[in-house]
Amino acid sequence: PAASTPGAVRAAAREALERARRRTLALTDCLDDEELCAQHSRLMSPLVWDLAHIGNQEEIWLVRAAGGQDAIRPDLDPLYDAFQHPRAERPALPLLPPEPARRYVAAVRDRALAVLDTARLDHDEADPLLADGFVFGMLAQHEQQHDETMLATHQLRHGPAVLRAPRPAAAPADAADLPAETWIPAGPFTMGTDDEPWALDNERPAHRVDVAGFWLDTVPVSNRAYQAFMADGGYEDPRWWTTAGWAHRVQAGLHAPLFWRRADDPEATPGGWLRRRFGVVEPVPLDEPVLHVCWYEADAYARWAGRRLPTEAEWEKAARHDPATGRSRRYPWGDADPTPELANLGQRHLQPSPVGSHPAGASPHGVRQLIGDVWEWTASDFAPHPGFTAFLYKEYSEVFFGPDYKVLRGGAFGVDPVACRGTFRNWDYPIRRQIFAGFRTARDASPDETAGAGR
Ligand code: AVJ
Ligand code: FE
Repeated sequence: PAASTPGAVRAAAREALERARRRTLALTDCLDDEELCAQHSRLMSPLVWDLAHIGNQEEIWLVRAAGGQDAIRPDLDPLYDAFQHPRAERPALPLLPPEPARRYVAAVRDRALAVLDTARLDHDEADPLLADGFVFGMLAQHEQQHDETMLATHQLRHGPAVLRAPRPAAAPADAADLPAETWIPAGPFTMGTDDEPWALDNERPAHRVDVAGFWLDTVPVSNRAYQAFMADGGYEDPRWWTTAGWAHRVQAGLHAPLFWRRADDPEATPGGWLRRRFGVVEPVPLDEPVLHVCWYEADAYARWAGRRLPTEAEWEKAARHDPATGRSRRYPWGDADPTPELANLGQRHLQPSPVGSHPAGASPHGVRQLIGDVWEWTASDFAPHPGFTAFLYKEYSEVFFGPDYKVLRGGAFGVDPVACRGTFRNWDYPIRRQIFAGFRTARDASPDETAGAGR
């Protein structure tokens, strides 16, 4: 990608922006005005806020900053500034109603594409917004991230299903025979990137990190495995929880993943639990990665299993390090862009693929589903890579660094490929459950493995 011509960058930027917009409209055109303006959960904005916020950010960064053009609607800036209004307060703001919001985002898009048509997008263009088309890629990622947030709002909303998608394929024949864990040998690797043109500030710069050998789950933790934790009294035993996690588990009354409920006739339901998924209630599919658990639940499960969450560096090494060349690659399978065979991304499905799926997308050591399906909680706080500099603005990443946020990696079924790669970092509070998050676990080498015996 770094070697792309300006013409290829222009075409890729246009395609990424247009794909994001098709998704934004698909997520908003399927609901009536009342539903678009409603707050389906205090945790989320009304969908009509996300819609106009997408357009407002595009106006600020593509039309004004990159294009040097006059503002279209400067009066909207404070309304759609995420830092001025917490989500719970957004429905009370004098927001653009749905039809004016659609006209606004369309008008901004016309101007943004006109800027794109004439912008200098060379790799050595002096304006860092424009070099390699960065700011266009950044805004496509911004829109896709809000589309994922809107997808979470759809999952929270009550009422009949409005989104539909085919189910993912059944697990491949070898899924049941995979080793439970995979050994990732000790050694340094390159974490982060300098040469992925649309990588965001928090993915930069590339730097060497030494990682001790460790064992990593070959596949994400399944609903079947998570139910074993539940059935063993995992939610009732403070031994498995951190102090903060236990306090939250008690106060919030956690007893199962979000959107699960006990079946009326548990005997007749495989596993005994139902889940609501985009308006459809169905038995919890036991072979799917567990979804909608918070960091505290993931951490407690890992301790119950005699294991721990992987650190962010461990996760990225497993996903990117190529033992044959010593190089870090863009994805577990190599440098090629994702395809449906390699990973479940792009909202082609409304659920993760069964554990053990996507063998073609496995890492060199055989770890599966690192990219796509479910976001994976890591043990790590969201912190800057050494040498970090904020770009374009401090409010994208820098103001979130610190112990309040945990890092998630790998992307989920509702993440577009433009906003997903081996270096991409997501973060959220450890209590968050409405995001599309699951996890896998790790463990340290046993003493004889550390001594180099055998492996
Ligand atoms: C990276 C997903 C945590 O949604 O808060 C959207 C992305 N930043 N608008 C978020 C984002 C600004 C961000 N996350
Ligand atoms: Fe935003």
